Amino acid sequence: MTVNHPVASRATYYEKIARSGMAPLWESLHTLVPKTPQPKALPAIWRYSQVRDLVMQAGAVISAEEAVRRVLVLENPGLPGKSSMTPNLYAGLQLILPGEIAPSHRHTQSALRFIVEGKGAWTAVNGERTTMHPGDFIITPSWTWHDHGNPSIEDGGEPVVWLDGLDIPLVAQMDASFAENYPEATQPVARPEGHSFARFGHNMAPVRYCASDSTSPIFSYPYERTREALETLRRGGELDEWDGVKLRYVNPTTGSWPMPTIATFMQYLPRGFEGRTYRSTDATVYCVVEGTGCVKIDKDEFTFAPHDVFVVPSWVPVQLSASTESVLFSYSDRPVLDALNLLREDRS
Ligand code: GTQ
Repeated sequence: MTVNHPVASRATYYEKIARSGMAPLWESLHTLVPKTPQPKALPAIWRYSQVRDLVMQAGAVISAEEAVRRVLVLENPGLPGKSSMTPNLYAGLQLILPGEIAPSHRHTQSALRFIVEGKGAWTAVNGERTTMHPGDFIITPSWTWHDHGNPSIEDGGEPVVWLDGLDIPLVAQMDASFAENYPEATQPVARPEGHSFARFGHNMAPVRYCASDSTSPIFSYPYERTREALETLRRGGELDEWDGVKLRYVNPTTGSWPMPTIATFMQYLPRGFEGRTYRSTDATVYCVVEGTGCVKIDKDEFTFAPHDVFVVPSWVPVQLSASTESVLFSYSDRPVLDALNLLREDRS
């Protein structure tokens, strides 16, 4: 039997089912299950030359102690009000001035710090402090106490700015956020600096160590070492047509990503490099360490310079070119996509 439903009765029917907390799937199926990703996040760049003064001015507006974390959140223009850079990841620029402390706390969100400018500040994780230098990649694992500090001017302290990358939106989506403050401003120092790097940073591990943690036991990956690796590989002359020389950071005890939710990378592009177009379903945040160049993200084209931060949403074609020898740090939600069998790459 065929029944014809006039449009008016459809609308009436929709209103009726809405009152019972229901909706017609057939009206939204194509948007709920699109043929390809339809990211709301937009390609965007934060040029350090334009935001640096504003970051520094935050130092006069509020102390690190009062702010707890003195951070300017980089919000994707396509995700307004969400404090998100991508659907899963957050980005912010944190400033710590000489003599300041950002008090100790812990949360279920995983965090990375990528040092942008200044040196000598420290972050403490699990009773160990590590000193920051530009280009260092530092991890704060989920649910570990962490505080940040900076020596006084007399002790050589200088303003330090780093890029914070956290899985805040992902954890919020999962309704899995827990956080608490440490009773003191700083946690006690229990081990000398370099302890975890000595145990795990030399292709060795304590003899009876069993990897049981999804976060790397190395919490600082110094730029000096990363840069040296890229330089050696560059001299070897083998370049990927898409990536130049690109390495991923690893948890040395598992070979997997350094954090369960965030992948991190560092890549080298020689002067004059013009990369081929690439896309993938992990959304990536880049931070320029060295050099100048241009990134084409779909229809947008951005020139980049040191310390700039730009974002490439899921499945949007991206192409990197370098006018001078360039080094780019990046982080993405690849481990999540990977674990859920949702990672797709297109290097055609
Ligand atoms: O340093 O612990 O940018 O908890 C956002 C939330 C930094 C931090 C952020 C945080 C932190």
